[in-house]
Amino acid sequence: ALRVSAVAEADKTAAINKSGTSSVPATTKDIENKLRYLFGRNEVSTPNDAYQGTAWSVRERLIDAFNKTHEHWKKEDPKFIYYLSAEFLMGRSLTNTVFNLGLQGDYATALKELGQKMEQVAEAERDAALGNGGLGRLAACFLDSMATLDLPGWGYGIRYKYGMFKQALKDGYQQELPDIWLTSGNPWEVRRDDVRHMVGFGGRVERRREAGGREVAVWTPAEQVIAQAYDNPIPGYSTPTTSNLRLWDALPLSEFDLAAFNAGDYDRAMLARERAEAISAVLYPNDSTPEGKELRLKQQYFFVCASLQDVLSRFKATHGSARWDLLPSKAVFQLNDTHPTIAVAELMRLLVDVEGLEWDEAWGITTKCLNYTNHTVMPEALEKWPVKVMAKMLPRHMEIIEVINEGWTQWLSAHLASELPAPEERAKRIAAMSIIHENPWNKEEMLVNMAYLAVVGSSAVNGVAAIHSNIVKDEIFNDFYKIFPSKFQNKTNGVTPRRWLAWCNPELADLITQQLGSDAWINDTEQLTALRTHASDPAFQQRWAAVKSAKKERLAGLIKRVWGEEVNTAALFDIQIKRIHEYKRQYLNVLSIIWRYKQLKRMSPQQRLQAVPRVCVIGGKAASAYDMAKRIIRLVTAVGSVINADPDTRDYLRLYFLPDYNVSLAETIIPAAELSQHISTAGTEASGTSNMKFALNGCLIIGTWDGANIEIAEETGVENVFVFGVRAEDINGLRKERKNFKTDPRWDEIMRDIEGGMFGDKEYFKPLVDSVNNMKVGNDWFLLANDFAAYLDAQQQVDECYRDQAEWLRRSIMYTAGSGKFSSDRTIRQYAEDIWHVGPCRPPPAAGGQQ
Ligand code: GL4
Repeated sequence: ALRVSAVAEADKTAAINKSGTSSVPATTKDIENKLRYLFGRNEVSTPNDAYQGTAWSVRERLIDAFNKTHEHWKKEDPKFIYYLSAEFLMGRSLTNTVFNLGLQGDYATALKELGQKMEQVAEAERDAALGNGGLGRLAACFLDSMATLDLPGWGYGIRYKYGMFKQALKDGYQQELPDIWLTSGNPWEVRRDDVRHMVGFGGRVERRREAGGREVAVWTPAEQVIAQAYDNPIPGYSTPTTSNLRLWDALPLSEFDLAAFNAGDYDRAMLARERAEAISAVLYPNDSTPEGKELRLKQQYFFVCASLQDVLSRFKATHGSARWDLLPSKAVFQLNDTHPTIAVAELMRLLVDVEGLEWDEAWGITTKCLNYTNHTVMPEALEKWPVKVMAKMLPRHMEIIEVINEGWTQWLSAHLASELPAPEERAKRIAAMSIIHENPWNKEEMLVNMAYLAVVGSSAVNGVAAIHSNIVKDEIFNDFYKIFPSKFQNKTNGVTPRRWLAWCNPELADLITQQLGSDAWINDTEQLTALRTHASDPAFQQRWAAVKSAKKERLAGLIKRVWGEEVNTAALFDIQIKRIHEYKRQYLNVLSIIWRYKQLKRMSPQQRLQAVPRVCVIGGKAASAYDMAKRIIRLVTAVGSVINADPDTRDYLRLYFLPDYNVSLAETIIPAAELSQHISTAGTEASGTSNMKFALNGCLIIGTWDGANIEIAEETGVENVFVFGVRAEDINGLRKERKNFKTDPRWDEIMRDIEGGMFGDKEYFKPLVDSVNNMKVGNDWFLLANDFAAYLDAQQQVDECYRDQAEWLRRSIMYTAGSGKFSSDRTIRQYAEDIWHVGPCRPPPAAGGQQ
């Protein structure tokens, strides 16, 4: 095995460093010392001890690489990418750091000497869950690829004290618990006491005349907080480059209000502190629907303001304050969805109000520096802030947005003059494209449309899969696309092959390496295509199957720990893990499981012997306020308890909900999966990225013609994918016709079962039944009924294929072989070439180091 062979190597030669001495004893000693002097513990006795000692030891190697990289970048002064994101879903760092730095030999052997196993030690680490789902994890994969490709680039975000909530089940219902992840310290961050910026909110704006007669806006905020930087080094793989994720923590200006304290009013003395700390306290747990809370806007401005000041102050330190025209050749910002869009107004404010540039020059620089990625088509997800809220919290920014919008609508009016000569027609179009517009549900209220601000303020706008980028052009921003066609691009998402294959599935990685004769595929995944020629080779198939079996055993162990039940590891492992959302249709999955159960029930014991046994696993969190999603979780657990307890069928079908789905759980589940479900209503899932992770690990896909499923099918061979369901272009028509749609009799039967209380809790499930049947209540917006029969047919094909293990294994190999395109290295290269115009800048190798 990759790890095992690395350990064996380490035992023999690799641990002898260039000075000729073995580095293992030194590493062992270092782990012990870290534990002794940082934690006051004399003995490495638990995996947690070993984790702490190891992590703090690895940290030093990481920081050496980080410092060298940044020294080099400072000297070279290359153009930098700044990835602005409210979310970075990093997961655990130990394994990734050790492997990316090539230190696995030393540390695995040292830990062995201390009586510990690297894998167990790694599991003592808590996930850094500073994100909700795909969007946040994409940002984390991008950082890995940027560093691996030696691209000078940083991530900028928020150091949430509480990340994504922990999910527990209580009687089958979701319970949310706080994610207290920083209590035992965080070895993967460095607090920068010298990097702090002030961020203001509220107050008023006045005009003053400067000596030269220029009028300037002076913003006096009512409230100020400190943004404190924490750096999180990001090691590239197989390169000395170690880049950075800089996260901001909000601190009060003073520890407490001294006057109130002296007057004995201790509660009031602490108020300002609490208000400040609240800004970086908690991640909003919504995926694909924004939280319209003032605190959310405060978070967005907080990290954008600190990040832009940070970049501009470094720029000034190098280039002075007279050459702002050079800024676009030194810095490019990527807005990860609309969350950091206030950057458009903030960069204008910093350039015009603080640096004294003329408006037009500042606007030219701003639009050259910014780019925007759209990640969702859900209309309700496009962020809009009430003008009133924005004007109160960010009065100067509201003025700036008004001026931007005036310029924009004036320009539009002239631009549209020949196309729309009739003034009413033209006014209508301009109103439809205005950054500030009426709230369609409340004519009294005016809104700032953050997506329109991002489109107008950016050089490039991109979607995240081919179909999604077309929807972006043809529907969401069609009016804008017609005016600026070249602004719109596609950048199909990708995932890092390090975390999502090489490190989470070392057995499969090893097999691939042996077959291809080298591990060069780890940073050149196109080489995986060479596996195609072995897809039908029985000997190779057997070794492939053995790896999958081992991973299934591991997942079975996890199910046993959570549910106390043994599962048949010869059964087909069928997985759906992702945020719970109506558009992702976990509900449809449950309906098909109910149908399978009913069919099994009707069979004779002899007939059942012919059935393909399945273990179905569903996992994912529901946003705390998303009522329907919580009901779906309860339906999964309720159906699971009936099915798993039925002696007639339990050898053939199981359903388990795995609580607290997160990055680490994904690293265990994905390698074990044989079938994964990506069954969103066509046109609703912008891309999906877990589909790529499953495919990379040789897992077959049942899915709709949606998001990146389409491109995966193209690469893998569409005949190898279980594709079903209506197409995106037909959705609008079908929605209109849904009330006349004749539902399948099997559908009607299942609905009667749920309503009749077959799974208990019938009152609680009624809104679920209504949402897909009662046209007055829910009207089946995501068209479950339309896709139901086709889905059951596709499931039938899955069974047939699984009976033919040689065919199943051939397809499994074809998925891995076809995954080359879905490395985030490819995605990042495309961003770098087409949008960022940034090239690699690699530091020299560390003396005596392995790279
Ligand atoms: C998402 C999309 O829902 C998902 O399809 C996509 O893969 C991901 C990354 O581009 O972005 N958008 C939001 S919002 N959350 C996501 O996960």
